Amino acid sequence: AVRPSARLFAVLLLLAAAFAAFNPSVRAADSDTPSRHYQQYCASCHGADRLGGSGPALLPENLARLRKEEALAVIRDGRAATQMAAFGATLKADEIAALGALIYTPVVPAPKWGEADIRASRIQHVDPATLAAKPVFDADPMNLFVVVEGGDHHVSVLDGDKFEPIHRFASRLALHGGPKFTKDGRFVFFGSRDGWVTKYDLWNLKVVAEVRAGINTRNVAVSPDGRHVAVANYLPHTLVLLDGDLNLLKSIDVTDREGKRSSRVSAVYEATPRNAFVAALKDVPEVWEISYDPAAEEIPIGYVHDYKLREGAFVRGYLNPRRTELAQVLDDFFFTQDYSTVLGASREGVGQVVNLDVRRKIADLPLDGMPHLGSGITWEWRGRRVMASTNLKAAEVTVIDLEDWSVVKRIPTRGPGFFLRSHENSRYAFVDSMMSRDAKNILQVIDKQTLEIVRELKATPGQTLAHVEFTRDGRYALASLWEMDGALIVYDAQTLEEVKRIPMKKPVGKYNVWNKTMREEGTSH
Ligand code: DHE
Repeated sequence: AVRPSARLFAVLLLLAAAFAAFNPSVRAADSDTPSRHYQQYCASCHGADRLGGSGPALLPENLARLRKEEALAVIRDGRAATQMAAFGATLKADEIAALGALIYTPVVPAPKWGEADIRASRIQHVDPATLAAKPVFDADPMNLFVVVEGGDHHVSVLDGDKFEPIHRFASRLALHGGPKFTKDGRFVFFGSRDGWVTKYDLWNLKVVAEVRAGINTRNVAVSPDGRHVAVANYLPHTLVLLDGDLNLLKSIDVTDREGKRSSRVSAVYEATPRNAFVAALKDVPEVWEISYDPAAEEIPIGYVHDYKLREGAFVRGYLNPRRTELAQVLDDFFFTQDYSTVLGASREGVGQVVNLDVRRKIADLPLDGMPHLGSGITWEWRGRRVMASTNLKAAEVTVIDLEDWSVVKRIPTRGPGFFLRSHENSRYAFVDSMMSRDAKNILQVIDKQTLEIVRELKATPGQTLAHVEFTRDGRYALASLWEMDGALIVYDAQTLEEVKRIPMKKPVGKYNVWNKTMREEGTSH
């Protein structure tokens, strides 16, 4: 005898088959095996629309940093220390290859992430009224380090005097760019490559709120009072402005003046003396300045971003971009300490100096390769202020005179490097060669006065040693042993001897509250 539940199941199966037979859309999906596999195995974590969920977004833009072979290996073998399962036993090699091809294929039409999506994504994790108004720990709150551990997507909070972690929490996937602090050092904002912005209370050691501001994001910037947050997006082409509680204020569609060409946003930074955010566009040669001062002066119509505004002579200055049009795109850039001037470079190495007051290029920069101006630092050298940066393609640190924009010296290094770091109390600057093939494990120490390499600090060959940040007093320099079973290595910044190792999971960047909030000239801003 057949049990009633089995009978019901058989009827449902027949109905489903009949529905599929008469419904062309279902038939089409059935013949599309990769899409079916995607929905069956991937969608629950990566989203039915590939925009991400508990797993990252699987769109070509978001996967740009992952080689296809690596992606196939991840589908086959899974990813250690994450929830990514292995499908090697479930899917055949050609099915995995087809799935790989699918996720590197653009979604057409391009996915949208509009104001309603941003608003709907916001999560309030704790009621701000329940948060204590002073630190819940004994360590110096201005000498904490926030350490981004990329290995298992966590953030550690480190006591910068004792070099001991005081807290560790799960972050969004693939945080990128420096976290940004409020001036009092209480709140820090993180941006993830998938567009999530997280507001964290360092005094209470709690995530306060989160919002998804884009699908593929570059970085975030925060006003010192924490009331305004800006988010630079590649996908969609938007610059998103939030209030300090991560409520949406405005999402600006980024285009040229005529509204004909839209653009990704390379990066956005906060310029305190100007009460403004400054953003550079990747596909249109323009720099935008967006005041977050509600009393900002009005903007003459010629500068405003909105080409539809033909009538009237001025628009409100607050939260409306003011353009500086250039001949060349700026991809990566650096500000002088007073934020009047931007030193920028395109990915092709074309360098230019742009003055934000006169709103035009004022000089060329004699750079080649792929300068990484975002990691630039400044110091005084023979009575002049110089700026130095690494180069992602050339094995050198380039030192530039900030008065006449000439190259003072090209310091040869072991290989192309990513990060350069110092402190005003230290005579040394530390540079990595992490873009090289065989010198990733070597940090080189530059004497800021002689402009010579004076020491090399080495990890085991094959490992990566990079990204230094000093303690608030400049006495110690902390470097990342950028491995899954990695560590922060603490060096005495005078003797250059190792004093401690703190185990961490692939520590990417570390950020000292004092150095960041004081805009220490030896570190990134
Ligand atoms: Fe970054 C900062 C751009 C690849 C780790 N990176 C930045 C900033 C920019 C930038 C514009 C400054 C934003 C800020 O701090 O608010 N990065 C780019 C690229 O264009 C590039 C070359 C290609 C890309 O895929 O985006 C790139 N970056 C990388 C990496 O591959 C790194 C090494 C590893 C990773 O996790 O992505 C990496 N970038 C970082 C880090 C910072 C950063 C750790 C913050 C540095 C700091 O000390 O402030």
